Amino acid sequence: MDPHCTEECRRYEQDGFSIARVIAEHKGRYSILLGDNTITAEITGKMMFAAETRKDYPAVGDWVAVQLYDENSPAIIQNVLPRKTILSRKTSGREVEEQIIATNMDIVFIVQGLDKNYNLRRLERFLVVATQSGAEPVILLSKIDLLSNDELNERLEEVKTISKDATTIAYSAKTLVHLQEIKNLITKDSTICFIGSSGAGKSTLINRLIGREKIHTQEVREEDSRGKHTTTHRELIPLATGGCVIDTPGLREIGLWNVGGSVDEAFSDITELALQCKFTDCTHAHEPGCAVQSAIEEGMLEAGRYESFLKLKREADYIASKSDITKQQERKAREKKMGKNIKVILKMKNKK
Ligand SMILES: Nc1nc2c(ncn2[C@@H]2O[C@H](COP(=O)(O)OP(=O)(O)OP(=O)(O)O)[C@@H](O)[C@H]2O)c(=O)[nH]1
Ligand SMILES: [Mg+2]
Ligand SMILES: [Zn+2]
Repeated sequence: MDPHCTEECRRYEQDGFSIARVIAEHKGRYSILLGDNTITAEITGKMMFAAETRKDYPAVGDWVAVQLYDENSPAIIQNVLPRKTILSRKTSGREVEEQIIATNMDIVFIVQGLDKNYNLRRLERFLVVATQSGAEPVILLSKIDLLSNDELNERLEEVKTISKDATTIAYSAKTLVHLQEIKNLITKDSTICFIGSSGAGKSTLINRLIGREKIHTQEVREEDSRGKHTTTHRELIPLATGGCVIDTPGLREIGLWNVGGSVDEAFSDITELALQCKFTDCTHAHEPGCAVQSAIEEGMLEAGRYESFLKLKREADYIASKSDITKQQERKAREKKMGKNIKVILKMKNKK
């Protein structure tokens, strides 16, 4: 049981509910884990009616209070318990909407292949998203068996320039080198979510942790190391050694969702430099005495990293402004709906 929710859990249990964990979702139906049993569950009509956004629905990793019925009926999810951490992204496509990837994880493993999948700029982006979740980000570089020692050291040096405080482990799921270090991070009660692009090796690593080929994996395309989007749904899997892992489908690019200060946090090298600029409102574009520009000129800061920082900042600002507008629109729609309901009630009263 997650210690985070004990008090609230106890209250629910006193009222006759059971506490379970959401391990998968299939078109509005949920698989939940209760002790060692996996059961099917649905949400109450009330919960569905009250839900305003996707965030109000149960997500993989959630602890939920459920009402159990007989064996042939689905359990009914009464409520989602408060989430300790939330890993979110903007849904792909035009609409500005949040999609929860997973909740209540302690660590986010960002998996990236050291084949042609390797991309420092994408790693920076994943790092921002993982930082925002509230869980600890860890960078896992897979497929070191494909590299020479020199190549590996070069990559590790590069990753060091962007990893900040995040632990980085380079490993091979083929030769099993450095796998133990990864296992050591998964403590008994912890939940770990795996993210990364398709073909990075997320499911392969989870199979190694489980000790058998439970999840289907597939070769990557040779010319660009792209995966074939083998994993198609999120799933929480408890490990026999304790702890849980959450496998997710590969994402080519992960859209930022209301990341607040996480861009600045993930790019603290740049925000710290900016403090030394001559002008406090320096845009780091053309001003004299700009510490950011001189760091780039002196080779202390990579221009690509600075561009990446600007791009992510712009994206974060855009999402923040758009989601404010969306919230306003939702509030208006809600007020309209409530207004209608009140009118109906008044009509009914007048008829009496
Ligand atoms: N050489 C080598 N191949 C690896 C390693 N890890 C994974 N692979 C291979 O990479 C390919 C893709 O691995 P998957 O585990 O399916 O990748 P995934 O990240 O789960 O991909 P999606 O499910 O599509 O998101 C498979 O052919 C694996 O055998 C590794 O450490 N070394
Ligand atoms: Mg997979
Ligand atoms: Zn400046």
